[in-house]
Parts: sequence; C-alpha cells; structure tokens
Amino acid sequence: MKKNRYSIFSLARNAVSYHRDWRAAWRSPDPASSYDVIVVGGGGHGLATAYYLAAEHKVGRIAVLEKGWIGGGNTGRNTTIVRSNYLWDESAHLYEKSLQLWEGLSQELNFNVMFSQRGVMNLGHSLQDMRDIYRRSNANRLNGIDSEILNPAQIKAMVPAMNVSANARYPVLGASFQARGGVARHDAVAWGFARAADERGVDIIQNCEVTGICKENGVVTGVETNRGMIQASKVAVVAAGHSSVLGDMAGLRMPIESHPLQALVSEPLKPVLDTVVMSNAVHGYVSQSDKGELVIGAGIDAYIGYGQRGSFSIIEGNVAAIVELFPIFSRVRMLRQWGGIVDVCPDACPIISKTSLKGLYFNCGWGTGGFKATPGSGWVFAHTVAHDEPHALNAAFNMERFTTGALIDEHGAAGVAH
Ligand code: FAD
Ligand code: PYC
Repeated sequence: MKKNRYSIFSLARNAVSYHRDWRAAWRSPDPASSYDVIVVGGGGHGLATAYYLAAEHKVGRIAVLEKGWIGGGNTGRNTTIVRSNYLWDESAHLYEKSLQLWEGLSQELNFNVMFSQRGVMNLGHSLQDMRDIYRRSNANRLNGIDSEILNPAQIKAMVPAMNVSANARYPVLGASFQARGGVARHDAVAWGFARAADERGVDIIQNCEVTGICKENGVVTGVETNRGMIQASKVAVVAAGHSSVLGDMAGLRMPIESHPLQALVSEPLKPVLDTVVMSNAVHGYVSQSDKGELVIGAGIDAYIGYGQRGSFSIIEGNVAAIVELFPIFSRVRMLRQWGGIVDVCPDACPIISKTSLKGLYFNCGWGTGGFKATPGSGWVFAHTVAHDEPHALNAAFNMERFTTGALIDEHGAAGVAH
C-alpha cells in the first residue's frame, strides 16, 4: 500500500490546485478477458468480499462487476443501523464478528466510515414483547454481546422526546439497549472498501451488467455481460435485490422473495435524538443523522416487486407510529422518500454458501438487515470463496438448510418485520 497517497500533504496540494489533478479514488479499467474471481455486485458486501479476498487471501486477479454504480443499490439506500443483538448463537456470532470489524474499520481502510456507537434501543409495547426482549437480551449476554434492559423512566431519561406515558396507543413498557450499536455513513463504507480494494489491484467495473452465468459440465467458467464474456474459475454473486434473477441464470431456484423496503428523511433539525430507537411491533424506527435529518424507516411492503419506490400506505402507517411515539415530530416536514429491494429468506437469515455448481458461490438473503453485516459478510465470504469451504462463522448459513430443515429463525431479531 502506498502510504502517502492520501496524506495531509496531498489534501493540501489538491486544495490549492482547486482539485484539478485530484486522483480518482479507484481506477475505471476495461474488463480483462479473465480473472481468478469475479464478484457480481458492487454493493458494500461485494466490495468487502473483493477487499478481503485481496488483503487476507492474496487472491491475484479479482474483478467486481456492477451493473450501475457502486453503492447504488441497498448500500446507498439503507438507514445504516448497526447492532449484533441476534437471538441464536449462529447469527449472534456472525453479526458480532461484523460489529468487531466495524470498530476498527476506519483504521483498516484508512477511510472515515463515520461509525458512531450511539447505541440501539429496541422497544417493547406488550408483555409478550418484553418476554422476547428479556429472552434475547439474556441470550446475547451468554454470547458475550453487550445488552441492557431499560425501564420506561430510563428510556425517558435517554430520549426525552419520546412519549412513554401509560395511556399512549403503543405504551412503552421497556427496551433492550445495545450501547455498542449505532450507525455509519453508508456511502463511505462502499467508497472505503472500493478504494482499499483498488489499491490491492482489484478491478472495479461499473455499468457492467451480468446477463448470464457460463458453465460446462457442472463447473462455472465465467459470466456473460453487456460488455462481453469474461472468464473466471470462481464467480461470487452478491447481488442483493436480484439474487433470484442471478440464481435463474445458473439454473438455481433460490429460496428468496424480493420486496420493497422504504425509508424517508426529514428536514434537518437541531440535535434532538442521540441514539437509535426501533420498534418492531409498530413497524417504525428513527435516528438522527449527523446533518440533523430524522432518518425513518418502515417494515417491508407486503408485495413482491423490483420498483425502488414502495407504496404510500406503508409510509402512512409508519409515520403515524413515529408521531405516536414522538408527538413533537408531528410538525416536522419530510424531505425525501425512497425504496430499496431486499431479498428475504424464509428464516430471515442470509445465505453465504457454495452452490451445486462448482466455482459458484452466493451471498444473499440479508433481508432488511444486511448493512450491519457488511464487513463480516465480506470477511466470511472471502474465506468461503478462497478456500472453497465455509468459515466456521458462516457454515450454518448454507443453501442446504432449506432442504434439511436446519433453519435459523431470526424473525424476532430482524428489527424490521419481514
Ligand atoms: P447492494 O448494495 O444492493 O448491492 C448489490 C449490487 O448488485 C447492487 O449495486 C446492484 O446494482 C448489483 N447487481 C444486481 N444485479 C446485477 C447484475 N446482474 N450484474 C451486476 N450487478 C448487479 N440493514 C441494516 O443492517 N441496517 C439498516 O438500518 C438497514 N436499513 C435498510 C433500509 C432500507 C430502506 C433498505 C432498502 C435496506 C436496509 N437494510 C438495512 C438492508 C441493507 O441495506 C442490505 O441488506 C445491504 O445493504 C445489502 O448489501 P449488498 O452489498 O449485498 O447489496
Ligand atoms: O436490521 O437493524 C436492522 C434494521 C434497521 C432498519 C432496517 N434494518
């Protein structure tokens, strides 16, 4: 790695030259005719996979093929909540590995991903919610994951704007709180991984859509793209929102449904909320960005589709729930709304797996919650692709579980109903 490339001196030099000779943070090469590994999808997970393949497994010739622009999928559309408070051991270990990587990621990539450990609160509104919260919190602690239970007075002290009165429509009975959770800057995560991967020789090729997966005698040989055929002995698909489309190209039927998931942001406000508040029961969550916007999200739209918009009724119910919890937000104006397409597995857990086709690997099905997993997902997937074997942390997240029945049901911890 060229140590001085991004030094304070280059920053000063570029400032005085009005950025005229500012070097692109990553190259834009034409695709080569062949690679050792092709990663399909230039979201955070795909870029992280390429980075760890190069940095930790010393794989030589790697390309990331992205049909649009890097980070333009769910990576750039999500609400950036990071936490590791999942119920079952398999997921808790995987998400906790990811959280530990987040804690050193800006240093690792030499790029400020603005990871802010402001804590994540999951509210309970009924006795059953509270039983689930206690169960998950205890399970987390047994796995060495930080978790506290808060009563309504403690919640009010931390979030004065919240209505915790007993006569609220959704009374707040308590919450779990993970202090090490928080938020990060989504674009920076894509850019940081892209720059660091590029520095290690990874070709990042945007506007390059994979249109077919080539195979011979059960072995993958490359991909067809809108820029021609590219050969590779290993193809790693990380194409959230389109995993079943890519699966079809290889003749694999994926156990996935693709749904829109919406979010919206308000006009910027003075600081009013310095933690993340989530409520699975009322399908709403909110945090405040560093710019001051309220970042609000909903549960998934019930229908299957590929339109990155979503339907109005979801937003209507979502905003009603947020205003019920935070009456002072009722006069805040909303600035923008958008949707992303999330790939949902029947057990609300991802697939990080080899496939029946030799040399073809899939990483998908993160549903509403894959941003928090970005570094961990890339780390275990790179291991899986490099060694043609899963790492212990992702062994359970194989494709076979949908035929063996060894499902890992994380619907409760998903945070956002799906
Ligand atoms: P993406 O960033 O979607 O990357 C996949 C890429 O594949 C895309 O860039 C796409 O263009 C590309 N691609 C697809 N088909 C092809 C093809 N044929 N050829 C080449 N490229 C292709 N998760 C959290 O943990 N916390 C949150 O707070 C959170 N909030 C969310 C809010 C919303 C509104 C949404 C939509 C999602 C949210 N998520 C959240 C989920 C999270 O965004 C995703 O799980 C995660 O970003 C998936 O990352 P990825 O890199 O796999 O996907
Ligand atoms: O998984 O924590 C999460 C999440 C929050 C909002 C969307 N997903």
